[in-house]
Amino acid sequence: MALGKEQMKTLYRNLVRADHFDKMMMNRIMQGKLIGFYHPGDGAMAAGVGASTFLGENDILNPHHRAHGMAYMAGKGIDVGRYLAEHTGKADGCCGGRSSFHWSFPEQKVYGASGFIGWHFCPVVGWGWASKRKGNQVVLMASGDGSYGQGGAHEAMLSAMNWKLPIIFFCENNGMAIHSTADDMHPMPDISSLAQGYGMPAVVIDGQDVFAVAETVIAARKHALAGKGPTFVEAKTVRLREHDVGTPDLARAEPRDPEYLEELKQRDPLVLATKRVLAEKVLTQKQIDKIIKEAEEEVVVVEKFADDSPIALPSIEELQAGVYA
Ligand SMILES: Cc1ncc(C[n+]2csc(CCOP(=O)(O)OP(=O)(O)O)c2C)c(N)n1
Ligand SMILES: [Mg+2]
Repeated sequence: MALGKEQMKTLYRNLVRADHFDKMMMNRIMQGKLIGFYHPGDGAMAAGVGASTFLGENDILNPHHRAHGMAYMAGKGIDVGRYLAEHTGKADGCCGGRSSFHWSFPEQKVYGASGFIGWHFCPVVGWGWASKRKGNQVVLMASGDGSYGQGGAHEAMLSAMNWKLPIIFFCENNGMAIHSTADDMHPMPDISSLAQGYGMPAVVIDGQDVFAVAETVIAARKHALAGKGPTFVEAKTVRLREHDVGTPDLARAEPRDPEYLEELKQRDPLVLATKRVLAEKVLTQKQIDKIIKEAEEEVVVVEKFADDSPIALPSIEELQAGVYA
């Protein structure tokens, strides 16, 4: 199903916003204004924006950790001020400023990240069951190529397929997991071939093309809502920088080839999307300039909100309220 012009405009705007948020996070970690780490997402924001922009209000979203889920936040309409306050250790953060990048927005059914890669493969089956029973929602569970070596991934795919659960397994395959390459960790070039082993519909798409990602996820969502079960969507994307700021950028213990990284930069999602919206007369250059200006202004507002918020100083009782075991 081809996207309408309004949908393309929304996607373009969200991609610009996500790109600005990622740059804001990079600046802030360099200025010592973030607690914890930052896993940069530049050149790789289209997958999350495309996957999340047309999710329904009831849908459950589990974003990928790259750019700390920023691409998905921009798409899902999350309060980025509260998100940044969380990363800044402030009381107005979405989890009271205690989590850094292991945050969540439970009210919006956005279940964020944990320190364990692949942690979501067991909960996703429960989220899938809950969604099936309610009948009006799906689950979008995003993760990277690096998580599909986990045993739980296979239990989740098998259960989801057997029970026809409304889950979209959305894999951002950037070919890397810290210093390990996907080639070394997976015998097949496409991670989605694992899902085919369970008879699950599996699609490989260009993760640099925000429009292609959105079209595919819209179709997978429709499939899930019709009771037809899960879909595996593999978005091929890139990692332009080190895994997280400060970690050496190595592949198999060798520095990554700068020429190869230059090559990857040629397919920047924003450049591709800009060409297309201009060529198809979805937006004029003047409208694009306005979108960029609004994104710049939004960053100023978001940063001010986080900076003005008081430092999180939870009491012992408040801290214990979040401990389950
Ligand atoms: C169970 C577990 N093993 C290892 C790690 C260390 N670790 C953190 S991120 C990461 C790589 C993740 O790669 P991928 O899922 O492909 O996402 P990407 O960072 O490439 O976007 C690893 C191995 C971890 N956090 N949890
Ligand atoms: Mg990866």
